Amino acid sequence: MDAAGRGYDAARSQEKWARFWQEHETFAALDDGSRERRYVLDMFAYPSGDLHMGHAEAFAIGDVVARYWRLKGFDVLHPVGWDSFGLPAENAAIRHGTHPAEWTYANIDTQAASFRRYGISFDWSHRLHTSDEEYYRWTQWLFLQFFAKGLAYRKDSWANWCPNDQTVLANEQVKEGRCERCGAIVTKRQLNQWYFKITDYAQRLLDDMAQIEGNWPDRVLNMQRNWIGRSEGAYVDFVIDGREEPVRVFTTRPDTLFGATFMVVAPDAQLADEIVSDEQRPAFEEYLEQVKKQTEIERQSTEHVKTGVDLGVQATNPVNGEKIPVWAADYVLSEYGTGAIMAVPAHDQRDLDFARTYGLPVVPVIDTGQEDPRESGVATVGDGAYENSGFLDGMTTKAEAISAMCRFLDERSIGEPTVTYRLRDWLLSRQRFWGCPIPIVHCPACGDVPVPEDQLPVRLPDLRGADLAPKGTSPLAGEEATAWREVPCPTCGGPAERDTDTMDTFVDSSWYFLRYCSPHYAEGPFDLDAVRRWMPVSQYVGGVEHATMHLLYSRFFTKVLHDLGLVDFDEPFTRLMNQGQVINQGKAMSKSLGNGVDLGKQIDEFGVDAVRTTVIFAGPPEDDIDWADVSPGASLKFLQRAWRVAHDVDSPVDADVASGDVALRRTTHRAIAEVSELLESGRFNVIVARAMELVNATRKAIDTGCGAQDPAVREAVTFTAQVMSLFAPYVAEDMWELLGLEPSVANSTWPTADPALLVAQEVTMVVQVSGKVRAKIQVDPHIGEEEARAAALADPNVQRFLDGKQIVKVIAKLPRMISIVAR
Ligand code: ANZ
Ligand code: ZN
Repeated sequence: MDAAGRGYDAARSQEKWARFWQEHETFAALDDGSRERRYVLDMFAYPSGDLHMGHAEAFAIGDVVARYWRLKGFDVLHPVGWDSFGLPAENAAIRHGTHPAEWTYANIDTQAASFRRYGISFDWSHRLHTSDEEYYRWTQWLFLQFFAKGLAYRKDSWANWCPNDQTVLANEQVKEGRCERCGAIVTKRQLNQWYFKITDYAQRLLDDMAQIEGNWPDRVLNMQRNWIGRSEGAYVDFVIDGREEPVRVFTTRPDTLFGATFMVVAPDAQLADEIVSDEQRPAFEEYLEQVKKQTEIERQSTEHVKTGVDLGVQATNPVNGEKIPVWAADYVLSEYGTGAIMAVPAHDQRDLDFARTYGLPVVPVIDTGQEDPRESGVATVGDGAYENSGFLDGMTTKAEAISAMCRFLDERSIGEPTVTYRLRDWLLSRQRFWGCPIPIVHCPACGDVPVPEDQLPVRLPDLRGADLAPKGTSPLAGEEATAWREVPCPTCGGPAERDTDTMDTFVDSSWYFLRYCSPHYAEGPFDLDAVRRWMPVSQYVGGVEHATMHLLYSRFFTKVLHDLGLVDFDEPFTRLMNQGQVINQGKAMSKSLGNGVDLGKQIDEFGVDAVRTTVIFAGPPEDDIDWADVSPGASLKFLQRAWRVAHDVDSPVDADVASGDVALRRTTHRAIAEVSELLESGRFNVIVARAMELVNATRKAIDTGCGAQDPAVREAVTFTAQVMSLFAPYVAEDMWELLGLEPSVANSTWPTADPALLVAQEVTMVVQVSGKVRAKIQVDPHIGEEEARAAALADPNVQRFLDGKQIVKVIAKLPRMISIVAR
């Protein structure tokens, strides 16, 4: 019981210490050079409603790291902010009839209060919001740097279109053919859009993975590798009848060129329209309409029945001079390679399926020993003896044949080895209101003119009361925004118009980690000195769902900034940890399933510390947590036990620890060594188990061992409070105070284990056989009877004297003696 006669009171503790931390700015980075710096970053919060269980997990994990490093003596930057532009805010504002800004900033207030209550050790002085003018001014400035370098450009193309949100989507935002946000089936539209030239950085994004390999989850690196999709192969030029310029195809198998029996062009590629014969044009156009209705996913699916139409023209196979037909078919995509392929049905399954449907010839050129594909319907892909292949005949490996063919193509200038990537340029313009305006003015005389730096930011007009509902064009292109839109051209002064698109929010979140270092800096996007002090981020914590978007975009941005001379490193995040998800009863929480768990209610019922302890204890950080399998009630009981142990400590603050009970001290120091190691290797769930064990050992020492006055008890509880401060920060402060120590425990120093207390202690155990000493064995002082007996029986000398005899009785006086009576 405390002075007021109460036991542990979670609500009172939360109120008290949250206020204390705020008043004392306990978690503010010092940034004075007195300590080595570490930067702990949690993925950006999006302000849609209050914090939920997913936040509870992710931020609790990041906080273990931040708090541990602080105790280890590092100067820690652990900032907080909001990714506050974006579609969900806008859609919600439309539903609730408010302005996106009002809705957004109200949610930020709610979340900020919840973060404070949840006790995350943020440095609030570095807070930022991407929708603030002081932030998006620099997003625009960065866009203009990209623009000046040719890395931001406009083009007409088929773009993913969400008919529900009435806006374009990046490839990454299309999941299984549907809009990632609203689930609507995504269609294609020919539009003029802004792109970032991320494809220029495809190889760098792959190569620089060497810098982070081992410190990022392999899964994320593999997802990025697949997304970038590097493919080595060759271009081959085919001459088409009646067309001067040859058509290039991309192939990964130039060695199969002699088996190319037809060509296929993507129906939606410009080329198809250019080469189709007059007779075939009506059929082609009808077919094209049909293809446009399919999603890219459907087109690429292996189950999809491939369709196509003969374009009525012939091409010449450049290696054997044979005439082959040219078709348009849906399985060839306009956006990959060159949008045209040579079809080798004997050795490519897609081509074989198509050839069989349309009765096109199949010519095997490699004998792999498998069944003939014309009989089996299965394309053969392995190595084998080349046949029907001119100068390749007799070769037996792909590698050899590919390089021979590449040499042949090169010599005749009808092709060349090349590398292609699946990665597409990043489509960044959105036809929506609540985003960062693109700082370009379109002038009929001068073209696309950047807004001069001293006129930034291009402010988002208020448009209060205007209809923001999706209409296919940006609200900024509507009548309400005319006054905002019509401006004189910055170059010639003539009448011109602002660009009316806004930027994808992934642009905002591709550089926020840099801005955090100096969130209010007014001379540039960030203070380079501050960035030098803190970046790159030491530990980033966030969900694996960001593997191919946010994390790839942020790496791209960092590389561009590096090349612009704005930063001097090229990977932004040294270490990455993915947390799992919080699910319930085996399923993701959802309204329709009614299995949602409300964070606020959990906190009201069990307290912040119990929720955080439960989250950390549930399993390794990267695993999912099923809320049906965990027990915040049991966590609360543990916190109460820990609190009572601290309450019972009955030695003065300056008690001489060295004189304390050795057994308990050993337990404490073993825990110090072990917990430190577990923290370094990210096994946070086990540190909770160790804290529980230490509390139990201390309780036992108080009740039946050395007693509450022994200084070893104080030592044990002091370390327990420090460990617990990583996942149960409120009760840890209470315990610290109960120990009579100056708050905050966050300002204390992580102990180092005393090596003398770590060496396993041993004593000599005498083994007697029928009353005579036959062996002396070194054993642990806490050895049990089973182990002692086993050790004795394992001794060769003891075995000799027992040979052929029957053990009648064993008498143990442990750890000093064990006596075996045998006949
Ligand atoms: C002839 C060939 C023969 C092919 C063979 C494969 C096996 P990856 O590995 O994914 O890069 N291809 C090229 N461009 C295409 C496009 N726009 N749409 C659909 N398919 C396309 O795939 C490269 C291979 O996919 C290329 O190599 C080409 O088919 C096809 F035994 O060329 B191959
Ligand atoms: Zn002009």
